[in-house]
Amino acid sequence: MKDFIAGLPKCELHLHIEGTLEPELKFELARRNGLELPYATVEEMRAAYTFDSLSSFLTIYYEGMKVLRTEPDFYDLAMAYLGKAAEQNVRYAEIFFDPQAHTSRGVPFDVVIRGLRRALMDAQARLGVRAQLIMCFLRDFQAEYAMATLMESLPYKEWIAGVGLDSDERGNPPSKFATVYERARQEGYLLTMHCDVDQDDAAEHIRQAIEDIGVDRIDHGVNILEDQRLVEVVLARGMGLTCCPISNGYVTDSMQAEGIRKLMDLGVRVTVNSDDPAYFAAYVTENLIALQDTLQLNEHELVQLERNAFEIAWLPRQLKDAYL
Ligand code: ES4
Ligand code: ZN
Repeated sequence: MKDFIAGLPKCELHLHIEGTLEPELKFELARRNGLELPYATVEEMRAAYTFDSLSSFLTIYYEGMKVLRTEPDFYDLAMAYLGKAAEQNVRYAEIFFDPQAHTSRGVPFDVVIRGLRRALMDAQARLGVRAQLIMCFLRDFQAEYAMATLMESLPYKEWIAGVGLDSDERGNPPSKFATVYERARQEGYLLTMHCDVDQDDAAEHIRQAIEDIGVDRIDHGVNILEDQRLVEVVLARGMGLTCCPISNGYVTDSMQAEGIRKLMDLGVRVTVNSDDPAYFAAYVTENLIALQDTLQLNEHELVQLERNAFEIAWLPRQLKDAYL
C-alpha cells in the first residue's frame, strides 16, 4: 500500500511555502545573509520544534522564516519544495505564501513574489510540476493591512490564483475580512480561508466564510460536521475542503481521521495535504500513509482523494481533465 500511495499522482492544495523551510536550508540562508541562529546544529533546531497548539507552532514558524531576505532565498525555498513534490509525484500544487510575514520585517513584496514565481516557472520546465500561488493574509493583523497588501498585489495579479487567510484564528473571525474579500473577488481572485480544527466557534466561522463571504473553498473545515446545514450547503455547492491530518494531530488530540472518513462517506470533496511539512515532519505522501493506516483506506478511496483535489483545483476545466 505504501508503494501504491508513493506512486499515486497527487495534487496538493494546502501548503504554506514558509512551512517547507527545512533546518538545513535555514542554516544555509542564515550563513548567506550573515545571521546568527540560536541553534548550533540541525538536530538542535529540530529538537526545538516542540508545539502542542497553533500559537506555539506559529511562534516557531514566524521566527524561523526571518532568514528569508532576498529574491534568491525565496527561489531556493520554493525550488526545494517543488523538488520534493516531484519526488512524491505531486503533479500540481497550489502554494500559500504570507507576504505580510515578510513585508512586516522590511522585505519588499516584489522580492517575495518574484523569487517564488521564478521557482514555479523553472519547476514546470525542469520537473514537470505545475504550481500556482495563493496569497494569504495574516488574520491577527488589522484588516487595513490586509487591504493594503491586496492593493500591493494587483500589479502581480496574473501570478496569483487567489487569496487565503491564515495565522491565529482565535478572536479573528472571517467577518473581520469581509471588505477585503469583497474587493479581492472584484479583482478576480478566487477565495479560500482557514477554518481551523481547534476553534471553539468553528461552525460559526465556517458559516461566515460560506454564507457571508462566499468562499470557493475552505482550508481544514472538518468542523462542518458540527452543523448538518453546513454539510448540506458544502455538498450542494460542491465545495472542497483541504484537510491536513498530521497537522491536525499537532493542534488537537488527533488527526481527525474519523471526521475525514465521515466527510468522504457523505461525498464531500475532501483532500489530504501537508500544511507545514518541514515542521510537522510529513509531506503529502506521509499524510496519506498515516490516514490510510488509521482508516484502512483502499486503493479506490485513495484515488478518490486525489480526484477530489484535481476536481477542486483552481485550474481551467481542460487542464483539470488532463490530470483526471
Ligand atoms: C498555519 Cl497550521 C497553520 N494554521 C494557521 N496558519 C498557518 N500558517 C502556517 N501554518
Ligand atoms: Zn494551513
